[in-house]
Amino acid sequence: MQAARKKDMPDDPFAQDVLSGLTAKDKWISSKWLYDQAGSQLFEDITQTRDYYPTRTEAAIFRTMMGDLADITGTGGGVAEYGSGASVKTRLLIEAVKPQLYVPLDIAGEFMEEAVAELSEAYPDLAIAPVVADFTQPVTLPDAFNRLERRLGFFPGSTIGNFEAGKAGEFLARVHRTLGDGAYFLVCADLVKDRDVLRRAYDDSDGVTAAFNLNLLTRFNRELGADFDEAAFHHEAVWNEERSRIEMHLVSDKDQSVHIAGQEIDFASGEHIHTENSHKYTPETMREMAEGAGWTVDRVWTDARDWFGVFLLKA
Ligand code: SAH
Ligand code: AVI
Repeated sequence: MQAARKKDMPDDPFAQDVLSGLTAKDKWISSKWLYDQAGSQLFEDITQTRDYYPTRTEAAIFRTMMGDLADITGTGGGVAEYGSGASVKTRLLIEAVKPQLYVPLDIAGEFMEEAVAELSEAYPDLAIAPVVADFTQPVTLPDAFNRLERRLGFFPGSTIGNFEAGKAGEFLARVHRTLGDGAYFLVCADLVKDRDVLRRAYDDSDGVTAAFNLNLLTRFNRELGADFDEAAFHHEAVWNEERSRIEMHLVSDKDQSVHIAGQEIDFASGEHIHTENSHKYTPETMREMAEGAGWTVDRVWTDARDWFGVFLLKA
């Protein structure tokens, strides 16, 4: 049975991932597939909503600490940013650390290209070498970056929270090997807080997060020839106390069957597709994970409410 399914699997990693997730007992999809062109833009729209506090809290911390960061790391080296997206907050880092080379890395190539065009216009002397890659896998950074004496990795947005359980530590260990001895890694993480604040941030009153989540079905229809009725599913955000994470789900509003990449998938009314985890850390759980991955924690900056943490790791 298992062998037959494997044989029927298409070659495209996106189709493979989606089919294996939707045929699992508990249906799930990796959150990395949320970021097609529309999804990347919807994420930017989320950051502008009143309820989604992480981006503006993080930016406020950046405004207080980027000078200190430059004093520690020095200027004129290379910056490699994981999951760079629109590279908006990156400007605060670029202006302080004044890199000679910036390497944005993202799975959403077209969206990153637009961000790179805007950055090139704003910083005409900055060399930019974008890398389209999936950072859940090993990635290779350009030689020009690896040759620089000062190498700084940057992982903003609390995207570290989106790794599956246990995978965030593995990622930190991989980045340690990729950036190499003497490098720094600035990792930003959303912190545990009041559950109503968290739930509102992931189910904003403008419905932008719901649109971001439901866009996954639109992407399946467009790219995998699926026939999802987006109006027959709804968005749900749940706080999982035991695992310290907000989960996003798409919930089927009725019994229904959907066709995707040559397979029929049945949904019972109320059945969930688990589409994202957003783990919330404490300074202690982040430190423990970073040290377990071979890093030393050099500095930690937070905001006055301790809602968000910026961790400077040293290899
Ligand atoms: N850094 C920006 C964007 C965060 S949104 C900010 O702080 O606002 C998360 C970003 O990570 C998106 O741009 C998305 O395309 C990218 N991303 C998500 N999963 C990824 C993966 N597995 N590999 C590479 N990029 C990924
Ligand atoms: C990119 N990432 C850190 C966001 C988060 O908060 O987990 C993605 C997101 N999901 C829903 N809203 C925002």
